Amino acid sequence: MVAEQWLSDSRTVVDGWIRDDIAAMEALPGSVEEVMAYALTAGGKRLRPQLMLAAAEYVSVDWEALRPAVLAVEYLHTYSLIHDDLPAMDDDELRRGKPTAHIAFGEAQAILAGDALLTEAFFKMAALSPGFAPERVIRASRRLALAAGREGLVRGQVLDLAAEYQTVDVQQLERIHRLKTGALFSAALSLPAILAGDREAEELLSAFGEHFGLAFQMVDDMLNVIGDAQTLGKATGTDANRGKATYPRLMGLEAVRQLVDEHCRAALALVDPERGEHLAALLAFARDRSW
Ligand code: GRG
Repeated sequence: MVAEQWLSDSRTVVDGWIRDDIAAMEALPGSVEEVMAYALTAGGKRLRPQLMLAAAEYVSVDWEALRPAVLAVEYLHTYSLIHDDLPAMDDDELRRGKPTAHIAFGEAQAILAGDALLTEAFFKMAALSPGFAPERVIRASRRLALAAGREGLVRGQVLDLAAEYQTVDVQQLERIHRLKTGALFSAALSLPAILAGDREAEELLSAFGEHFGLAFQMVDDMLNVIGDAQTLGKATGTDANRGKATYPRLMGLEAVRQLVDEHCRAALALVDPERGEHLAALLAFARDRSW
């Protein structure tokens, strides 16, 4: 119950920060800000921001001081989803049950909104100074840039697109998801520790994020299979990621469930149970979620 309250409170805080930021943007009809606002408020779970707030508690950083970094990570995440949905990428018409940005506003507007969100993310990171020492802000910005760029999300997306309709083994799939999913979770979790100047916590939170990201992705793949099977009225089905390798396809659902548990155990073993109470709550949420 306490954990549930924390999950609800932290989400409310993040939603409020995003709402305030959108209000300051003047999202007029027809503007790129309108598209940014649409994507930012389309029902995201806010998991990365919540993990950052839990990590902030772990290293005793004030939530409010972390606000620009939290917004930066959620903006970057939102950009990646808008661009991932484009016809040239995954070509999806629905996200979170709503029309994707390019369906609702057109392709050019969606591309530009993604570009603006990515740029805004690093503008926000710069706003962490003077609250934190400039050298820590620079390290944190570099960490986020590495996770986002050619050695992170972008590389993951390149490999993911290249793997479509190809034979992929579990090792290759894990590499894709370490980059596409794990890199941003890991960076998000390490930012509070970098800003606190706590190298030990930075390492363990970063590793926690990698395990979290992989477990999260596996659950996502399983939910796709189960959702698809329900939609089709079958006990098992092909999953929604047509043309793509997924964990259930390569290993079967039971083996994936076991792997999720292993990653969760490995993540929990890294953190001090008292300080990491809310990290554990988020891990349990990600493992047991149904959406
Ligand atoms: C376009 C450079 C570029 C990268 C795109 C992140 C990504 C790479 C693609 C998104 C598609 C996808 C399935 C990524 C794997 C990570 C993942 C499951 C993202 C969805 O994260 P959630 O569930 O999103 O936290 P919400 O909707 O809750 O915000």
